[in-house]
Amino acid sequence: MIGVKVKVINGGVLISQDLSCAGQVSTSVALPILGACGARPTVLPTAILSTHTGFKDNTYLDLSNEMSRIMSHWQKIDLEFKAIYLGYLGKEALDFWIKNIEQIIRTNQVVLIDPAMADHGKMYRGLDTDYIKKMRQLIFKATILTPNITEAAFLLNEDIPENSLEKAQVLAEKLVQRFAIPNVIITGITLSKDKIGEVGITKEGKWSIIQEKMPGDFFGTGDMFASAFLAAVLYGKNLEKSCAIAAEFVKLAIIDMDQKLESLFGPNYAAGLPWLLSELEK
Ligand code: PXL
Repeated sequence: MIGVKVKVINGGVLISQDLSCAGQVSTSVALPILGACGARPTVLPTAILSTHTGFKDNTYLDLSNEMSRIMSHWQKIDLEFKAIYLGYLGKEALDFWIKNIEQIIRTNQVVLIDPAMADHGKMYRGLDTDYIKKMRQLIFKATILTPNITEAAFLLNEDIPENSLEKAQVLAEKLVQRFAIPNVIITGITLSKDKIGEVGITKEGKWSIIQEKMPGDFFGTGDMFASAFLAAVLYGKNLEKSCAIAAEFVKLAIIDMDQKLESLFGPNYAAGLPWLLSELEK
């Protein structure tokens, strides 16, 4: 990228999520975004799907057995990471991570868990209440948790509140307390037809961000947000600033997408990358 200097972030980041072959979610967006930002990603794919579950009749190949073999090899070569980023996992891989996360985490590591499992009041197809229960066990290990409002309410076993910054703050506070997570950010809160926001309870304090909302709802925006957010955190931006950068990045990706494509295919993250890289260097 001419004119933009990209530093390499020492230590690298482990991305562990599904690989949905078509549809621009999870690994398909986390890897290019974090890679472009110099985060030296290593991937541990949890499952291969023909598409994300927003399409009908997707195939699904669980990779949790292979994940164990891959991790055993990594242990032999002393591979370590500055950050771990877990997103959509799938049922078996959620069990894998509950069993193995302790082995891989180190002090001072960023453990970003985006508990991708639900949106708009509903679980993603194929996931059930058992998945929520197990996710509650995993999130104890997060240093940063980035649920949307549906996921936050499901994790707390509460009814989904109306979309407001105040209600989201209450959920964030409860997540911090119940699960002893130092930083909780509730993402993608649609406040009106043209406003969207985030709230955070983080080491910087309590804060909220409101931004212009582009029309439409798109698969993959949560994953693009979390990936850009993590890149900014690894660049040393504080969590509130990282959140503002990620929100703007997703907006640019939506503005530039071919509106003729269905929402199922996700925004054009490539369009936001030059801006993201220059913003990280500021
Ligand atoms: O984070 C979105 C996502 C990721 N992976 C799979 C999904 C979805 C959303 O539906 O189905 C497999």
